[in-house]
Amino acid sequence: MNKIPTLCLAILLGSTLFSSAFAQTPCFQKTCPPTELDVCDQTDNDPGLWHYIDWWDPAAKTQNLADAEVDLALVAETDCAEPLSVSFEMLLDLDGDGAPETRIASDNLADIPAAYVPYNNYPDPALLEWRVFDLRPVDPEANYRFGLQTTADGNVHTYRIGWNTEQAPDEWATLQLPYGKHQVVWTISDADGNEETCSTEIDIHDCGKPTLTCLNGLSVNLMPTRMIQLWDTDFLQNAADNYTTLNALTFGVRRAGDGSGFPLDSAGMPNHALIYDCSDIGQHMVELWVRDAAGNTDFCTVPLSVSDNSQYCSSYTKLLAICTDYCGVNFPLKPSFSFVGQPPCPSARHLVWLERLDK
Ligand SMILES: [Ca+2]
Ligand SMILES: [Ca+2]
Ligand SMILES: [Ca+2]
Repeated sequence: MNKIPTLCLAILLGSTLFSSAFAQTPCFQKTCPPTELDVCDQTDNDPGLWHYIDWWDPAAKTQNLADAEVDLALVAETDCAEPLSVSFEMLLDLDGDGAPETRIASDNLADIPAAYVPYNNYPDPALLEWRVFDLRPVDPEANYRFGLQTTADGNVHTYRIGWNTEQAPDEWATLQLPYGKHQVVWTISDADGNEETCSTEIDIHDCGKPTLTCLNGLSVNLMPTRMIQLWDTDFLQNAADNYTTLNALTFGVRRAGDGSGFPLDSAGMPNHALIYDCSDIGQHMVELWVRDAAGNTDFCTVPLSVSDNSQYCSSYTKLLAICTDYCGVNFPLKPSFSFVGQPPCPSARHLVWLERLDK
């Protein structure tokens, strides 16, 4: 039986222990980006970026995906004799379905043409389709392309995902990503095989309030029905948002002082209309509210004057709900009332207006 001499065994064990202890001490010290990066965006949506027929944001109803600057940088202080190896993998959810489908990483950067992203290449790279993200009116050499910017200040090295161009490869623009939840993983290693990673979950969302301008005031007259229904948009002069398009903004109204927050009806839906009747003749204040696709709100108030210039209120009684079994000629009218409208009634139970003959 062959035996390893005791001295050799001690040397072997010692060198193994020494090398593993050595390998566990990297010659660099990294500073990771935050593990959770919340980007609360209030900037206007850039029409030149992430804007093409392929894209669609169902919440904001636009092909112009809203975008915000994101600084994704890893910093490493190094005493290493050999250069550090640094790579990244960025996974983007560009269709907002909760799962990343777009992978941009150190190992595919060289394949990505300027102005394009490799959409739908994750998790199956074979499903790749190229999509335009840079539609700015510039020459092709000035289109943005994804890259890894590396800078050094003494022994402090900074690695940052950004955009540069073919015509100015040393000029870097801050990365702008569409709203959504994305992630980045950095991997950094030294020549001795020490490897460390940093992970960042990114959440980019709209924090910009919509802007809203109400009419200076509104004067209305009651209708022959002795009432008038007013819609939220009746009070609106204009509205806009940094992200949500005008036709995707939600409006609501309430009588001022009749609640707080965005006006909702009893079913929890936006309250779009107000009804004024004979009991409301006079001056009122109305709150008009707007809500963007991210839930940000604002409101303005409008003075409302309700009049009854045709004096419908003085010549009609209250609206009555009556059984129409006797509708028409057989309806037992009190002597002082007569029908307004055309009997016979269209349904078994019918709302009618009664005119007081004695007014
Ligand atoms: Ca955009
Ligand atoms: Ca997705
Ligand atoms: Ca907004």
